[in-house]
Amino acid sequence: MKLKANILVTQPSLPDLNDFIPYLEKIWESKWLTNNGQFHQQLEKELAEYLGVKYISLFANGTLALLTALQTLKISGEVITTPYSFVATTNSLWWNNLKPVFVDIDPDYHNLDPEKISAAITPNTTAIMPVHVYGNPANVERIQEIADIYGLKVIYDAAHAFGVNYKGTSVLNYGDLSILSFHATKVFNTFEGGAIISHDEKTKKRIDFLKNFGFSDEVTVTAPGINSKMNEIQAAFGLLQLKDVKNNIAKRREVAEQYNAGLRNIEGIELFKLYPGTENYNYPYYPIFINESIYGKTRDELYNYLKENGIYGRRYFYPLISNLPIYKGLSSAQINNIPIGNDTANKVICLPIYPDLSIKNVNEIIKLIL
Ligand code: T4K
Repeated sequence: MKLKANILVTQPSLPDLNDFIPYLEKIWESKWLTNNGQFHQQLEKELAEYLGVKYISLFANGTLALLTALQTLKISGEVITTPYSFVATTNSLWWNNLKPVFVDIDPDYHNLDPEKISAAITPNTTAIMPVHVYGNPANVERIQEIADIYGLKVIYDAAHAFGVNYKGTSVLNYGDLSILSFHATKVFNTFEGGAIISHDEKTKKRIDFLKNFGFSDEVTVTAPGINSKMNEIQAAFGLLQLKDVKNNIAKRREVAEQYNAGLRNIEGIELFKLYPGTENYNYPYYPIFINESIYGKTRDELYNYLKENGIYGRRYFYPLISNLPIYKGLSSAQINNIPIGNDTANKVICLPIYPDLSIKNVNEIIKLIL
């Protein structure tokens, strides 16, 4: 059975084009295209309210938000991070001339294992950069305890964690800073986009200087900043997207629940588990983990079989960042230092999930996997 149309791992949700025209008209009228325009200011305000955070600074994309977050806190030396992520996490360290130190993940929730952090700390360690992978909160309490003991900063790569809460508050309220991605493939998108969440006005100001070349006023440059500003078209689109985001997450949830029901009892397929204490989960990905000796097919056999049938899942996050030629020479990248990360990366397939994916299609995907 080949499905009629190819189904990709994701598809952005777009509002009605007619609803976007009035925003564009306003931009054309004002001739204000970027640099903290009216829509930019409004989106910062509305997002802070929606997410339940104090300060948010918008960015052109999530990677520039990561780079700038590291500059904001003047991180130096070595940074402890997870290899089980999108490559932008580690690349942001490299671009800041920082040495990534990989620590393994936990087998149940796929995030940095806090119990393995202390052993990786050296006198050069200044920060920890965990990821809330697939929107699942990292062990924020334990990570903060360790950071406090050793005097380290914590910057969360929360690219997947839009709107996710942990024990009654936004997961973005943990750590010193968190970054978000609003890329086309994300739960909330502004075509490309991102943000840094900060907790005090002073830090928000520094972030805003840094993303605008370091300017604090017309003639004062306070730091060697960069240009990572979000423009007015992106911000206007974000305002429109925000109106639909709850509805879109509810539709993602229906897709995930359908997969859960259909795949629950298949031997050799492990389903994604939410970290205890997670609230308002956002269903950004639908990872499954294949145990080939029990399932009877390897992960790649299933991945290719789905592809032959028009289902384009993705192996997020394979290859593991620490196995990429650019990073594999680091001592922390050695496979025996990261057994769980390697095992997870070799087992994972993310199945298609997006708001407009029909339940009929989900059922057809399930049938192919059975
Ligand atoms: N940290 C983490 C943990 C991240 O996951 C990411 C990004 C970042 C940081 C960096 O944030 P940004 O700088 O990107 O804001 C995609 C995304 O490009 C990337 O944003 C995302 N993570 C990563 C997990 O996935 P690719 O290389 O898989 O993208 P691509 O072009 O293959 O697209 C995936 C699927 O999405 C395609 O099969 C089709 C669909 N698609 C894609 C685009 C761009 C569409 O339907 N429409 C589109 O416009 O990286």
